[in-house]
Amino acid sequence: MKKGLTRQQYLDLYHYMRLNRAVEDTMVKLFRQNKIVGGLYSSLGQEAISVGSAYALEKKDWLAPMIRNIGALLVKGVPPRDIFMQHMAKYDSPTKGKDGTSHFGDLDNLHIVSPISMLGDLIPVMAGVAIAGRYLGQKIVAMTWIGDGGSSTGVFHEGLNFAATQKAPFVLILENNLWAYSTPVRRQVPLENLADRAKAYGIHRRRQRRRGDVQDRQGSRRPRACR
Ligand SMILES: Cc1ncc(C[n+]2csc(CCOP(=O)(O)OP(=O)(O)O)c2C)c(N)n1
Ligand SMILES: [Mg+2]
Repeated sequence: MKKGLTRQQYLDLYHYMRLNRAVEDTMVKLFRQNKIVGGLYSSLGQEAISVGSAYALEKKDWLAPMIRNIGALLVKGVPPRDIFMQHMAKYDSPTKGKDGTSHFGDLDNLHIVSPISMLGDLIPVMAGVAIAGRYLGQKIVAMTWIGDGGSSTGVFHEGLNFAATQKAPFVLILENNLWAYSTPVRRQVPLENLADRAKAYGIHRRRQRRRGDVQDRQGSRRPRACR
């Protein structure tokens, strides 16, 4: 892979981040109009993480979005209409109204595994997808995301240990937005740098944090009613 991005790639990234922001802003409006079924997990302010990481994938690669990864869905090619319909649990949604939120996928075309609510469970699932791809000689990678809070679940550690032991072509993005609901990260993880969790499993890790990117719930643009 070439180092650095072309002008077109920068433009693409900007396009998806703007699209992500526009979809999120609309979703907030729908939520306030009581049209969203269930909760809304907004990723306002975290768009670059979803968009940038998903953009690094190839078409054949697989991803499973977590609660704040609408940007990754957009990059993979999910139309905003599907995202709105799904959150409103409409008959015409990807799950035909049988589920809401981001609980939908596309195994046949876009290679998206549907997320479920249990935080961390996608880690062993996507490690399995990565290993299956290798077994089938497909040269794919599988990617998913987890929050700072989700990184304290048991399955996070089981999954990561499994992926590392198997040397799975699997990428995990840990989004530390400093809060898990109302619990600040400093009260649930005894680490300054959450990327150090990977060290315990001998996994190559990379820390990406710019001071002030996400301050706290007050500082972020996330509306109070949304989670
Ligand atoms: C195993 C599990 N425990 C609790 C929940 C309820 N829950 C949903 S989102 C959330 C907060 C997660 O915080 P974090 O992982 O930091 O992600 P963020 O919301 O900050 O993006 C919790 C506790 C869940 N879905 N799964
Ligand atoms: Mg968090």
